[in-house]
Amino acid sequence: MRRLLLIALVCVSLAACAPPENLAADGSKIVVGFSQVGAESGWRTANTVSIHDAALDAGIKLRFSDAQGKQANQITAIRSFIKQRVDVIAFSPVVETGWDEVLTEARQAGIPVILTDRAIRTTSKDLYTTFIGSDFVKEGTLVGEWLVDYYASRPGTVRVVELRGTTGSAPATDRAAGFRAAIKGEPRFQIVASRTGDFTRPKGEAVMRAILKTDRDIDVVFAHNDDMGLGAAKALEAAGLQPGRDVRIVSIDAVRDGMKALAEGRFTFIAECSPLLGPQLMDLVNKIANGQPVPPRIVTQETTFTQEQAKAALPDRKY
Ligand code: GZL
Repeated sequence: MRRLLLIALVCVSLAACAPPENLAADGSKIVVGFSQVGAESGWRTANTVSIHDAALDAGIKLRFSDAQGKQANQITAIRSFIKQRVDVIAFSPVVETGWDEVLTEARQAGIPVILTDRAIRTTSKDLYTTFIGSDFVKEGTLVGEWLVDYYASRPGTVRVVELRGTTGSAPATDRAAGFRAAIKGEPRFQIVASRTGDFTRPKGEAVMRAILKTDRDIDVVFAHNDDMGLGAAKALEAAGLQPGRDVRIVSIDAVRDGMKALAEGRFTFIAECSPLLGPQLMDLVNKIANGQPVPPRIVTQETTFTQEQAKAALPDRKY
């Protein structure tokens, strides 16, 4: 009898340790198919970890695909999720256009779609249930506004090099637009070069090295993400220019390496773009799988950092 009681107690305690089961309406385990852009940056890596951890915590089965930066691979993955009859499809679209056909197939299969991180451009209605991600225009505007304020007491022309993200992606398009809106009324600000570094550190460095070959009269590097900013810092240092003293680097993301560069003074300002979308995404997956209503747009809450703020925030950063 004592043995049976002990076994029963162990079973109960094990059940108590299992993650809370988010089950579909028919009582089955929820299955979500997720197509990720790739692993191009520190932001993307942190985003992937957040999604995996949140699925585990929520007891939701995650089928995960890394597209290695190729839209064709994302389309293939979405078609595979449709074939597998997953409960929900979620993905971060590497670029804004070219999704109508495959998302129409998902709709016709009755599988709801969540956009995470990045948006799409489409004239079709009802291709996705909701979009959770940052306001990229605002991020670009915050960087531009900070620079205008920073140079208000510093006379002369401000020559800006812009390192853009992946061509055709929502963050690259919108951050560029937001930045230009912020400096529009400031003729002192001149964007002397604007080239894509595809959100990666090596390409950010290569593009900056090429620019420095013909133009060293640069005041600011506006990098659409920390990784390209870090690549640019390396190129500047190789050219004998000191980031933070000779050239100011301003960026977006606030991943750990970017925040360290800011705390050290190699960066001058960062607008945050949180990759920690996992928990909110799994909550949306659970609600949608159970036929509950969700808002059509969820904007992630973010802030900005100066050097002093980065020093204070670094110890507690999750990514
Ligand atoms: C933004 C995200 C961008 C990051 C980059 O939400 O899509 O892609 O800013 C990442 O670091 O590569």
